[in-house]
Amino acid sequence: MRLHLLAAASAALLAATSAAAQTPASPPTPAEAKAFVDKAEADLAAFNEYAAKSSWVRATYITEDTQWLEARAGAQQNELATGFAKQAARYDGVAVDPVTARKLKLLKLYLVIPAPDRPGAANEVAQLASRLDSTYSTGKFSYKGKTLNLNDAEDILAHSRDPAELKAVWEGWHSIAPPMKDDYAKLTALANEGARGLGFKDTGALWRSNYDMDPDAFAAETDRLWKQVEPFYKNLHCYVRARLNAKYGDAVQPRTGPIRADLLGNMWAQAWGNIYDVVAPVGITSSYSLDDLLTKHGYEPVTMVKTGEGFYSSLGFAPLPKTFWERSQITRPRDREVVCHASAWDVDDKSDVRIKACFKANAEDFYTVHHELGHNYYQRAYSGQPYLFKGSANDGFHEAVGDFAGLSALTPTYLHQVGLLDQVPGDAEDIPFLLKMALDKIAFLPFGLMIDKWRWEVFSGQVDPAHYNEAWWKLRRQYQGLTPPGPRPADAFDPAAKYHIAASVPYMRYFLAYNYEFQFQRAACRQMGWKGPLHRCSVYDRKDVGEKLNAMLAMGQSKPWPEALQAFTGEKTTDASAVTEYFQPLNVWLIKQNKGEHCGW
Ligand code: X8Z
Ligand code: ZN
Repeated sequence: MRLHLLAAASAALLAATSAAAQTPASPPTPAEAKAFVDKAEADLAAFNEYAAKSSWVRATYITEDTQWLEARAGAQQNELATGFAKQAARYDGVAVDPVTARKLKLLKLYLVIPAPDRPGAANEVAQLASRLDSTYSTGKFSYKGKTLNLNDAEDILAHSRDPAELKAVWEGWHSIAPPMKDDYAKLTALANEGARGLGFKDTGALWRSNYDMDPDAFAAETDRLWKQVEPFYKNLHCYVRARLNAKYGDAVQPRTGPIRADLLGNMWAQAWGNIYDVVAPVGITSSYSLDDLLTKHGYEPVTMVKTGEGFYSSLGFAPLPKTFWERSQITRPRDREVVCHASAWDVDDKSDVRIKACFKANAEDFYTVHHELGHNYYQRAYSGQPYLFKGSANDGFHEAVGDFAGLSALTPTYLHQVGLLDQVPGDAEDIPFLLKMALDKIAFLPFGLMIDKWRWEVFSGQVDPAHYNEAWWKLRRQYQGLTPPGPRPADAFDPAAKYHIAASVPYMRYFLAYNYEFQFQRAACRQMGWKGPLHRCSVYDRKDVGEKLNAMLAMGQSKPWPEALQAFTGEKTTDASAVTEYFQPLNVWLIKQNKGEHCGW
């Protein structure tokens, strides 16, 4: 951690020294540094509301005009923030107080895609970014004479068990991506130029600098965490592959080698819970399906959001404001193009929290409701912090809060408490339950890791645009053990068929979150004095847990993340042992099922 700070500081100091040689001036004082930070903070805060409202309007009503408006606001915001980031370097080496020091550091890391500091560049960056997100979000293709959007395609991937149909729909959705390749390559080059202007090696290095440690040490941390869970993933992969082979036969899914990516129930094969019916344990039945319970009880998307709010209220969080219900987009509007990918917003950085999604009443979205609301409750908890500290301890924390709530909200005990499930099943159903959870949580881990491994390679120049797709599948195969359903066309740009690539949202946050959420679960359940298995523990109605969670959330990003983690869990490092502990009985069971299989790929 220190190494990085010193390196950045000395590079900036050299720049300051040579500038001083031209115009002799006394070094800035700590008071000047503080005054600068106060002004930067006030200006950025004021601008953010304008930029957020422009983005909200574009995301909930995609037209040429709203893209124009968003790009204009985005460009101004990028210019403003780049200017402050550059000026912040003037205060390197000044003996400022710790709060000012942290804010100076955060100013340099403020932008995800920094624009180069030259006329027109910020405009170009903002236009490319807005267009890429819009192209993805309005993506459509034809299948059997019908025009399908992503929601339609996802439904087919989740429910169809016809391999020819799965392949066609998978390929259809991926056909929306090639037109994004030029824009993506241009945006990458501009972002790198901007990042270098701020003293980073490339944009990947800027992204990896957000974790209160040296960027290379952070990369090593992600590998360390993966090594902790990789054997378990391989066991799950092996079991699922055998069951797919049994269902579809050797011609569709061979018994050895990688798994065909379109057979796993999800467009990106990032969560496999939708094919539970295909891989369900033989001879142990699960007495309920959450999809069916939601239908049976007449749940609508808004009912699910109300239920989600109820969960957080039970922990002691204040109910959502009236404006949340008036301004959120909970379902896909019928008559206009929108960004359906779910997100949570705090439009005024005070109380105007909202979600934007295209929810349907199903188990997957029931979970996502809890995920999104976690963001909103985090935003509210840190709303008392100064603007630059209004953020999560690191971006993985923001993703982990709602996921932690989701772990409880999916327990049969909780589903019974809210009246969805009549009878709580006994231990006999632990394996089906854990398998369902692992299909989503364990299957996700290598995906969560490889997305930014790919982007880090792209940003560093190790992979050029001619090799984007090849590098993508190399990582998909290496980490996830997947293969596309057929040869890919020469112009394929499969990475951009995933929202976060098209929209430039960093992804390592989810890999981290899928570790943190289990650390949160383990700590909270211990705090409650829970003696049973971790996966049966629900924190519903536990105000004591809520209070402790809130204390961490309220810190925002005022302190290095290990301090926030410690406040809630007592631990200071990211640790995947909570993941393996939660799933331990399933791992033992998988090893038994896999006897005689040639696992790996
Ligand atoms: O993007 C999301 C959330 C919004 S932050 C819905 N997630 C990742 C994804 O969908 O790829 C949650 C899980 C991973
Ligand atoms: Zn999220």
